[in-house]
Amino acid sequence: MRTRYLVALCTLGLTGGLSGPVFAASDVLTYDGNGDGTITRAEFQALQKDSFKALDTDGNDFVTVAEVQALPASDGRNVTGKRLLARDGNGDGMVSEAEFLSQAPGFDRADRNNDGVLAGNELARVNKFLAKGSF
Ligand SMILES: [Ca+2]
Ligand SMILES: [Ca+2]
Ligand SMILES: [Ca+2]
Repeated sequence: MRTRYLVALCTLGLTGGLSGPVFAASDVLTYDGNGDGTITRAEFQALQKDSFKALDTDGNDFVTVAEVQALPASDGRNVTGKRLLARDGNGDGMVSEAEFLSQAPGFDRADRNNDGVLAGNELARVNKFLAKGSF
């Protein structure tokens, strides 16, 4: 049944991407909790959690393709949710917060020099990514 739902989405040709900002903030330093000008993994996760909440419009702790498609940012766009479903670890057609956080393009990728914090150019790169959105 859920599989059929996914197949239906594909059949409908929902192959576009959502490029509007869907993150909770466009400046990652909004989440610099201790104000030291750098972003730790924990601070980064706070941004991801808020982004998840922003996507979960009905507040049931799962994000669905329908929710992503209903976002103001997806207005007039052909939104596939493909990237969202790539995060659907157990294939039930919904993305839980745990799935979202574990699959989120992450901190490790942003932390280019692997020093455990995001700073300088790393922050600029993250902000560029946030401005683009990712669904
Ligand atoms: Ca910090
Ligand atoms: Ca939801
Ligand atoms: Ca799931």
